[in-house]
Amino acid sequence: MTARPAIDGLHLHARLAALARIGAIDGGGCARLALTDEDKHGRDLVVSWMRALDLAITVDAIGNVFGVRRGREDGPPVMTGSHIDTVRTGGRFDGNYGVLAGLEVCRALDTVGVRTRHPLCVAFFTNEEGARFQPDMMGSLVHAGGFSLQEAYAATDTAGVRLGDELERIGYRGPAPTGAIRPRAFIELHIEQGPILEDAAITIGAVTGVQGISWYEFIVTGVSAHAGTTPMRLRHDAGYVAAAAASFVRQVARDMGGAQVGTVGVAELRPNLINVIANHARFTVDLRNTDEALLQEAERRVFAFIDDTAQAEGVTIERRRLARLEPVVFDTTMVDRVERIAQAHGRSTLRLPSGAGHDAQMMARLCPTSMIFVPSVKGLSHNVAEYTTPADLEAGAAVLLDVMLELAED
Ligand code: HGY
Ligand code: MN
Ligand code: MN
Repeated sequence: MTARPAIDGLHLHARLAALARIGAIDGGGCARLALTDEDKHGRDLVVSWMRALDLAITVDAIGNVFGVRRGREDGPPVMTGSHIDTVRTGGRFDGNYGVLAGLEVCRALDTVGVRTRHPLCVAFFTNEEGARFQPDMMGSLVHAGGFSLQEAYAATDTAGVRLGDELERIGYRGPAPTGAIRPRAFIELHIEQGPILEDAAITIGAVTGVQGISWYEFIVTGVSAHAGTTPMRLRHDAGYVAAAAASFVRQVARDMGGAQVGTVGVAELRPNLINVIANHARFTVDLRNTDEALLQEAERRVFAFIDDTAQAEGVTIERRRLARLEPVVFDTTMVDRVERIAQAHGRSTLRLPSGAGHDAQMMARLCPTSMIFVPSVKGLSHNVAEYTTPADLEAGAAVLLDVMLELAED
């Protein structure tokens, strides 16, 4: 009688800690921006762990990495995975947890000698965060056919460095064609990155979908002049337009309520001097909503306000789209499966949409997909203090194991 496979929690925590040491920053977080040396070192480490599990490794032309565990039969695998790139002030769990828990599933099966009917695949996708190169979820978007390799290679960071050159430089511009591995199902384990599960004292989130995302960059060009001698009526102040926009984005989110959120996360002024009116501003607007029509309404209001404010201030404005993804609804059979298995584990469950973008929202274009969430303490993420308790991390990984096992014997 084969023993039941089980996640080795201590090993999972040790792996999370080992990966977190790459790009470690004060406060216990990680900085492994996509395709930097830190990202390369993180990739190399995870690939070495895949090799140690005897997974067949594929690196595709956008640098997505797939580790496939043979099944009793050939054919499309049951896939899990996420990302190991981070934002500059990232935590140690965002993305990393889903990839390393996937490797723990393979390790648990090896330990008891279980060979599933269908192959399993653990993946990490390139540039999920979009913090250096936009759009976010880029590797999985290319994998799903939503973004061309040429567009991806041509993406540049704020220093003008091309993504394609960075991919080459770190040695992850792989030989495999993108989209080559089409899974039979995709399940992503992730921290919630928000407060909903913790506030409800729920352990497992059965994720119903991902909200829509709208990212735009605005470049404002005004006239720099003396902050003291220039009468207010003669100013063309780029800094004022950026500040007014940030305030208005907050007001739109407040007025619309519901799921609407809005953020101005980047705001750079030039010459950035206390006594000089700014003649240049670069800022970004991140709008999200679970409802596409409402997201478009938020965009319309924000764009109109910024255009009117720029005109009244006598400055010019350029708007550039960085990312635009409609809301995604996950396959209900997959959501049901997550909920049922979590409850069979005796876990409390809640169905919820994801506030953050994830690779799963791209994989949902290819196959039945859902996600498993575990609580984030204080709902904090994209922050070095990001934390999830060891017990919750293990609970999520145990659900992942059984969801994958069930799918792999379908
Ligand atoms: O921005 C996001 O939602 C994701 O963390 N890339
Ligand atoms: Mn993530
Ligand atoms: Mn993230």
